[in-house]
Amino acid sequence: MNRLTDCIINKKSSLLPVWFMRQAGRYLPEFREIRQQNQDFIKLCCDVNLVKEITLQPIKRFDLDAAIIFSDILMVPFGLGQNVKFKKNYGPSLEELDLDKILNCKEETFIKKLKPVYEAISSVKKNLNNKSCIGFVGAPWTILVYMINKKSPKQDFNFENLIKDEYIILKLFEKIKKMISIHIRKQIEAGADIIQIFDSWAGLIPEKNLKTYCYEPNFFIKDSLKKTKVPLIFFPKGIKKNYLNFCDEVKPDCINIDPDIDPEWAKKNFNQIPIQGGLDPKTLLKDEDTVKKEVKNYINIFSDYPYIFNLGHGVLPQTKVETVKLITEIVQGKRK
Ligand code: 1CP
Repeated sequence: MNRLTDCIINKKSSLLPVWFMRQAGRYLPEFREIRQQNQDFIKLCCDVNLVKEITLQPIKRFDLDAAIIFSDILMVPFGLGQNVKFKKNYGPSLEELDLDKILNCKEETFIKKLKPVYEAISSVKKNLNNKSCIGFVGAPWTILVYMINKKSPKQDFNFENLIKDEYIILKLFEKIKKMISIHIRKQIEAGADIIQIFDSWAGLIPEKNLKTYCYEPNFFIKDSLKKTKVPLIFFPKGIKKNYLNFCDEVKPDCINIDPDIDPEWAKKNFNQIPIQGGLDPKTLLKDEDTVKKEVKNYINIFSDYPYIFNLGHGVLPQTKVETVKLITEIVQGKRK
């Protein structure tokens, strides 16, 4: 059993595994070089050899406990037949939603389109020895937001406006839930040891709607996979004190906290559910002493609790490679 799984399943507090969200990404010069030569992001995510190479880039530099497959949560809309482009200085741009086409998308068609993701996982696995291979998906709400909004909801987002057409929401949400579950199952079959479920936009849901759009769909995902032994790490970003309700309702194998969550509060209240992450990615842009102090703060708080070291969101592109190395070594006790 690899260290990450051991920490989650056996709730071990002595292991302190470490990996980083967006550990393969734009802060790495070797990633930027490949990205420069591959302008079409979705096409890049479907290139098995390049995905394998990018996934392993951070593993070659740092002694991390896991590789996360280089892919994107928007592969699910792509697999369902809604095309996705990534524009410079704009982010994702999805084509107009063709509801009939999406609802009629067959399981086989979806799996066939996403086959390179599964092949890349199998290929990465062969190069990992005892490290974990992490697969991932976006949670149903977060995928629903992108499919209807067609771009990042970072600006001008209106909840009521997004859910106004009840028929669309009902039908589309069901389809998305089912396909996300299939996408996870296929990643597990391909060899993923752990799955992370990113509900990156859960913070946009009004409190009274969290049950419908966050707790229930995340629970559906967990429940649909109860036969597998693969641990699921949930990340309902931005829901503040409702993290507690999330833990009660979903009962996740492991939960990723964001920088708004007080780690002491989480440890006290999450009832021994293994916790991952928390450190603000902006901390990594500060001086070495501050980085060390903040990292040690998380380590100390969780010294007697099952904890996976990670951040409260992805590594920022401006981050120095040396800082990621420094943190990894501090966590592993190789540096003071
Ligand atoms: O070079 C580039 O412009 C591409 C930037 C990039 C990268 C490196 C995108 C576009 N996706 C990725 C890879 C990616 N996406 C990974 C790789 C594995 C790793 O962690 O190393 C993962 C896990 C994701 C997941 C993802 N994609 C999320 C969930 C995590 C999060 O950031 O909250 C989300 C919301 C996306 C959508 C997405 N894809 C890319 C961008 C720029 C965005 C966010 C856009 C927005 O702000 O709405």
